Amino acid sequence: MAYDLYVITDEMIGKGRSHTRLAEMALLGGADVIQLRDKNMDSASLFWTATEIRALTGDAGACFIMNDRLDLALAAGADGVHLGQQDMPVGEARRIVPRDFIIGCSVGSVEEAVHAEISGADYLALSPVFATTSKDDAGDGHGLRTLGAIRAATRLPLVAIGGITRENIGSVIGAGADGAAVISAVVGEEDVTSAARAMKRLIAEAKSPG
Ligand code: TZP
Ligand code: MG
Repeated sequence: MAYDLYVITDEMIGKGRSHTRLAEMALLGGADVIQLRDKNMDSASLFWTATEIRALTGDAGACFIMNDRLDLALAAGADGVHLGQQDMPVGEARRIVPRDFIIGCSVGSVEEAVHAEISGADYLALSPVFATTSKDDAGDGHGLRTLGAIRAATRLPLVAIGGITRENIGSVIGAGADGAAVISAVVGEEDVTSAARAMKRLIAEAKSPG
């Protein structure tokens, strides 16, 4: 399972394009994972949007992760759910999902990372690695030192979220992240497909320098 380029859809940042359209464009650029994230949409709309993105990601051979909503993730046939520290506890989610269902967890410290791993998370997201304006309550960036410390403390796949750009993505991979989760650097661009392709190339270069 590749987490290299993990694109989070956001209609507030997406220049008038729908979640589904953003996902479609990001997949054409090589996104490995699409996360549907919307804090305002009603549950019915979110469900139908999830079914559309499920179909698109399936066709592309990519992974589909639903943010926050385990119920909708299961109902729409998503590959997994992404849970934050304020969402349903990872261990409780683990008890009620199929064996191969992916649970991702946002963490901000080595302690939270180790706890998430013990609880049954499948991947971790250091959130936020850098400061960002894309999430209201993101807080200060935890930085590359914390990223490296979490890399050393757990064996789970580790992605970084928050403030990742073409300029700093190499440093994020260099510090030990398996992948980069982005909103604005891809869905906030006029040409989402080209932006995704560029990020994907930079990740590949950082993983095999020279
Ligand atoms: N979780 C932590 S930071 C963040 C989320 C969803 C927003 C990331 O957006 P951007 O534009 O890539 O900084
Ligand atoms: Mg959440």
